[in-house]
Amino acid sequence: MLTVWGRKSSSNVQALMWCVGELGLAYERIDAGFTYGVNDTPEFLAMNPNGTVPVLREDDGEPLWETGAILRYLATQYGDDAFWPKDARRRARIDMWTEWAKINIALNFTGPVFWRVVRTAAALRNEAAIRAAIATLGAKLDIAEAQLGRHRFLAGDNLTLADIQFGHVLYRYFDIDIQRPAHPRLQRYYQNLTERPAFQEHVMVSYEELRVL
Ligand SMILES: N[C@@H](CCC(=O)N[C@@H](CS)C(=O)NCC(=O)O)C(=O)O
Repeated sequence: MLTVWGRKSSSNVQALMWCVGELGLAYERIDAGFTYGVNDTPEFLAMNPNGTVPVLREDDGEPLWETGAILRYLATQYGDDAFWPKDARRRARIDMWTEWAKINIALNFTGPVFWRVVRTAAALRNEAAIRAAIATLGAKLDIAEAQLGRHRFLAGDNLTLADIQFGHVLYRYFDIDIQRPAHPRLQRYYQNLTERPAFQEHVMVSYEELRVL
């Protein structure tokens, strides 16, 4: 049994929970972070000295933090060979896109775009910085657009860990009030993700509690 600490509105928790859902694993989730607190308690800091969510603990195992590491653990322990291949070379190709998505998409979206649009008061919003950040992100999404012309999913023709690191960002990307460059294949890929029950449950989650007016 997995225990996950982290609020539903955290993008990293969403990636983790989507993966848990796709793998069909039993879990308990404890709200933590932001207004829910918990992550500043001595007990939590003993599990994760960074005070960040998510944290995962399995039965009596040691706690794990860093979303990318947790995702790789779950994929290795529970994923099938299509989701996370045992063969090192095939796995590395998927890991390449997984890492790429975290660094180029999640990190270029969450702080530079999402925080500036949703977590910044309207009066303080820097429209020029937002436009520049969308352009930087858009150039990376061009790479995904090309890749999605070759494959149904980011790293091939089935869902892999790369899609978890990539796709969890797209709900917010397509939902927030911004001008987006045209990426028709990306749009179609995202529409397909929205039909997945685990994506609906864990990623298509309201972010209104984060909004600064
Ligand atoms: N590198 C860490 C970053 C974790 C992180 O920054 N989590 C955010 C939520 S997405 C957090 O804990 N924020 C503080 C809070 O929610 O109180 C990871 O990938 O897990």
